[in-house]
Amino acid sequence: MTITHVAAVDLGASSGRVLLARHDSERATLEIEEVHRFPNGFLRRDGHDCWDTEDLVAQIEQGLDAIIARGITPASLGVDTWGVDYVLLDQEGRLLGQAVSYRDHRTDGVMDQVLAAVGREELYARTGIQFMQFNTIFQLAALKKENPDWLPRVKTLLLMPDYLHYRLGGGLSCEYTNASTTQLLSLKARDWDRPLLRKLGVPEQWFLPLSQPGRTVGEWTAKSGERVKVVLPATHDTASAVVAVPLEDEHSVFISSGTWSLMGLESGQACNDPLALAANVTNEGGVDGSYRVLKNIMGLWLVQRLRDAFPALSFAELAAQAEAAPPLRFLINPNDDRFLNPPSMYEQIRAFCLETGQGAPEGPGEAARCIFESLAFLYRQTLLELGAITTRRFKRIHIVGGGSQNRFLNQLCADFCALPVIAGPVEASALGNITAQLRAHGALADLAAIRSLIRHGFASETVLPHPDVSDSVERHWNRFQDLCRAVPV
Ligand code: ADP
Ligand code: LRH
Repeated sequence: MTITHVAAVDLGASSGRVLLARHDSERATLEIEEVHRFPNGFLRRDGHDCWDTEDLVAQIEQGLDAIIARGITPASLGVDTWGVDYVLLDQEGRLLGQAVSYRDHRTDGVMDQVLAAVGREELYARTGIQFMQFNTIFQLAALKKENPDWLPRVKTLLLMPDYLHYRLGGGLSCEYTNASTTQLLSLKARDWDRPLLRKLGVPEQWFLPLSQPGRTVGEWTAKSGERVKVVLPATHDTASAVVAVPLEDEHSVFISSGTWSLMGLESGQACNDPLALAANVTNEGGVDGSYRVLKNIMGLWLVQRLRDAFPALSFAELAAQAEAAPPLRFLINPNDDRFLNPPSMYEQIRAFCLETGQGAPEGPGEAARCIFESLAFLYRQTLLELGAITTRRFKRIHIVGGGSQNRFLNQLCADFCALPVIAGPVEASALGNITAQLRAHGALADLAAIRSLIRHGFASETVLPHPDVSDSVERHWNRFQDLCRAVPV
């Protein structure tokens, strides 16, 4: 019997979790257990929305120490987090400034200034990354404006998971899949685009050589003295999630559903032609030379923030109230920047509906229904765009992540896209993280072995489109598209 234990730390923008995995290579089974879960969010510091890095490190170590306290020393651990965010280290390896969140308003308006200097077409041709105002490239431009005096003091830029690995005792490293979200990599060379860095006036020496998943970058020491190797997973949570989607073939689309809905496909080829640019499709770096051709859709962030107005309601209760509300009365464009970080999500949704002549949703059920139906329409729109760009024909949609527990949204997605939805696994990012480590230990051979293990070992639920809703969906589809035309999605 060959048993391998590994620990995965998966940090999303809304929560973090530490999982313990037990792989039995003889029985070809993988069991996972959530050992510690903690909320994540930002704090206001020096006038910015920032991540609480000290708390994140403390929570991670609490989870890892709990594993050790059970008498299990995992063969390795690895951290994945949301993309684009970074910290700066000074010459002594100390944090310079804060880990400012990508939702902070410091990047408002900055993208246009950068594009005036670099050119939209050129930047897209070089990087293949979609334009989102919070990409690292724009965060760095905002930083240069606000803190020009820091520039000579910076030694290294570390992306969030690389920083957490460093704090856990790993050395300095920069993992490729997450680096691709910065919009500073050459799409073709899969390395830092140094001419671009020079053009932007960002010092090249801040950026470490890229590492692929599977590399050992150091060792973490538990309170009780046990040592655990730090092994890189695909450190971008979406990259890890996609590793764990049991994709069958090129007719499968995924939605990694959490704070964001990342909807796309896996491809050996990047799509950065003018059609892809017009649709603002991204080409993030995946494992084994693949690309994640996808779009960021505002996702369940909208519901997370709606809950601020209705804190007594759980996500499941909000979904139930939405289901009971009248259908297709209120629609928004979820990707409108006004929803990125408003003071009140409920009021922002109501304002959008009022301004577009729809009246305003009243109460949690109507507002949540508005969110879910609008998301499902955006899934449909994205599906059409992905089909046009790749000429693929899609037969099914896999939904993974915490949001795959929302059966109402799964059904809306199936109905509005007129395709079967396969929901699960819920902990896709953690599973991708775990299996990348197991692969590094030789316990799993390749991506096909990983997906086969997940397909057979983790439950999924298939949701079929209702045949009788298509007429009403078609009637409101034009209305949704009109709403989105004002702000491209
Ligand atoms: P992230 O990793 O981005 O923090 P998760 O993958 O943990 O996000 O997903 C969080 C989302 O999952 C929540 O915003 C919520 O909408 C959804 N969710 C979690 N639990 C449930 C549930 N029981 N029913 C419906 N939705 C849920
Ligand atoms: C999802 C995610 C997404 C990024 C966003 C910042 O957690 O990593 O892929 O674009 O966060």
